[in-house]
Amino acid sequence: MFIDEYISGVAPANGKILLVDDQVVNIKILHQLLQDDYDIYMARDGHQAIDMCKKVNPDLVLLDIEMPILNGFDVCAHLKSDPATKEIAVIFISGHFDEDKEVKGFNLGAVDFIHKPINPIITKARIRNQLTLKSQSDLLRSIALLDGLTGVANRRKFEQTLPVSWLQCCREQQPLTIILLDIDFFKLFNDTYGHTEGDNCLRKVAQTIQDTVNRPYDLVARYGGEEFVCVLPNTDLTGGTYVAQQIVDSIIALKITHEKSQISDYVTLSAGVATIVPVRNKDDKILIEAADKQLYLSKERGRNRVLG
Ligand code: GH3
Ligand code: MG
Ligand code: MG
Ligand code: MG
Ligand code: MG
Repeated sequence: MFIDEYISGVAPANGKILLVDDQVVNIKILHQLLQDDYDIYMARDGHQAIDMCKKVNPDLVLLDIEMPILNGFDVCAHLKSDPATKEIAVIFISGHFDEDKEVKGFNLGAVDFIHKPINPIITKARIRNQLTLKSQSDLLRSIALLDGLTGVANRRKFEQTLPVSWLQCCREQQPLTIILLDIDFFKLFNDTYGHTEGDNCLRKVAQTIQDTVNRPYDLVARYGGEEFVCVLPNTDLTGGTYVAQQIVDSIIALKITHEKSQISDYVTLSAGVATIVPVRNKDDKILIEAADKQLYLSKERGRNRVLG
């Protein structure tokens, strides 16, 4: 997917709002006010609110403060401490005119504070502004993690994802596989056809890798110049080697002419695969190093191949 498509893909038409209040009447008022413009979700207590946030990933939460068991401050603190929910915008809605409480809300990461009884027109305007800001920051965040040339994830995204996948596989005691891929004789390709053709080739290769790797938790990223990496959670060495071989086969099948390649008439890839059932206190670098070693061997043994 290229960046322009990506941008149009993430720009939300409206937005998802979660209403949290222990009083049904308060939820009803907000629902009435917002239902025509937004997708509305509702929760009656703090635990339900946190569950809903994880499940529906709303853009904005309108959060009551006084609630039994888990109050609004606790909910906000919880959302902000979890990487999966910390980008959700929080607006407190409260009957309090207490300065300290309002400051506490902002310190916990809320973006606004609205007092009950609400003024419908002003409330609507403030919500619309916050949703605009949220969609702009979502967009910037997603662009910051994409490679500008190829449209796949960039190195930064890879470095964010690997530790998360590591921990997840660690918890589930599942194998984690990575594939390192490197275009063969790419310097000669650039020397023969020029950098612009080189860039076009990189785009096609990246798109082909992305098309081949398609489970929801898999990641394809540009690792360096003409090198790509795939992160495949819950995948053993047999599965990872199979995916790598599919990638290598589909690249040569593109038939991108490479007359100076010493092994083929077309552009080819070499791959190194490594698998581990992660342990908590080990560094994920060992997995990259192991895959790199296999990549080196597949270059040495003739390129256009997979070693794992
Ligand atoms: P090997 O088969 O051993 O991998 O040979 P190679 O020529 O591919 O390896 P090497 O690492 O020597 O060369 C990589 C080349 O990739 C060098 C550089 O010109 C090219 N390259 C790196 N990034 C880009 C890019 O963004 N665009 C283009 N066009 N070329 C790039
Ligand atoms: Mg309340
Ligand atoms: Mg290289
Ligand atoms: Mg090289
Ligand atoms: Mg290369």
